[in-house]
Amino acid sequence: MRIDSLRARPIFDTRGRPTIETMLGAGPLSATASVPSGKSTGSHEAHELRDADGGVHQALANVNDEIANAITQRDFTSADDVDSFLTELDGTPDKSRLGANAILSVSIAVQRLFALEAGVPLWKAIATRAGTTPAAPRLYVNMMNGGIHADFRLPFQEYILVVGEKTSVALSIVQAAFAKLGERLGDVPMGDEGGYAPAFDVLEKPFEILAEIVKEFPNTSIAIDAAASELFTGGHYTLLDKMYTADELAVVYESLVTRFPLHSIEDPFEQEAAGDFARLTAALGDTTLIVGDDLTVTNPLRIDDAISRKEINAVLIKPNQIGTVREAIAAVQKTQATGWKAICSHRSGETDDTFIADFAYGIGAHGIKAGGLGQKERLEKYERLLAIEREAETM
Ligand code: 2PG
Ligand code: MG
Repeated sequence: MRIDSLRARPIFDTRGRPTIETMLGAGPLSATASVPSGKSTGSHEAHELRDADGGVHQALANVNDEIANAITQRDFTSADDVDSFLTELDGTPDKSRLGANAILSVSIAVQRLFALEAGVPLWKAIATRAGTTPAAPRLYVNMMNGGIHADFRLPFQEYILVVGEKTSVALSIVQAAFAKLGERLGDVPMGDEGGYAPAFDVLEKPFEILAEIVKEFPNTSIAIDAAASELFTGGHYTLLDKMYTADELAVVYESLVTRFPLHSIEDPFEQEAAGDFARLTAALGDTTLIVGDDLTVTNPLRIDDAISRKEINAVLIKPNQIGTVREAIAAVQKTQATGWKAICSHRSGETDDTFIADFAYGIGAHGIKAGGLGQKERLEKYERLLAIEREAETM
């Protein structure tokens, strides 16, 4: 394939911060992609290039000048070929020269171009590329926001309803459950990811409320993203003004798992506490998913480490943590090959790009975390999954 045009422009994410949208052309084909941005970012993520004032001028210039010049000079045989070329062109281990945001915007648009060239839906092209079996992921829907996504009105960052049904059925359950929760909570603000942001001073309260909802709907359970790196300062964790050591926090999780239908716990400890992850996985891993996000940052090398030390049993997959689709697929392959679950995820600052819906379906992810129903950018991922369900039925 010869990519003959490439143009990036600034757009805004859900927080009103600038991010990148890139349009590519190859003969009669064209494709667009935009990239999201996190807030509770892991310190080992690939580097999102921002100007001193938070803008993306340099990242845009890198796409429009250096990447455009280099890429339009040659033919590529596959999307992997382009991604390897981009990684080499950048030349740093964390994509800090050109920017992981700049590179990923091109990488996703390239994946779309190759799907168009093959005449197959995006999820199918991803499945072929990854060697995976496509399947509908469980929906991990954000019901309540806390942590850094909601001014710490609740200690944990995300309180999630997990629905294990086909997408069309799951979405009607989610819609009813979300409305019910809204009635129950009354007039509360919304958090960054389109879920409610109530404030409670009892740690168990959000779990009690979600457990009531779970009782009413089939095939539902609860998940949390503790995002514990954000709770960790001065050598201890602070939740609702109370300090916990890692061992004390593990006791909290063990009691929550005993009392509530808690299906998965993401980032239960801060990102350097691999030993604490491993101990919790040994204690709870038979019944509960212990998910690495800041711990593993979609990085195949960090996932190798986690595998060798049995730190977790599930991995959150966010393409923008690593910067190319090729490496995100490698992260999935390592995760699945070891028998662990892959859960695909949006970022807290999202755009209307629905790539992760196709990605989650294409790799047959265990779940997809795409936010609450209170923001259009989140709903678009679920709507894309619905469209995929219809598409797959006719194939
Ligand atoms: C997370 C994400 C997405 P952020 O921690 O899993 O929910 O948040 O994008 O702010 O890192
Ligand atoms: Mg997380």
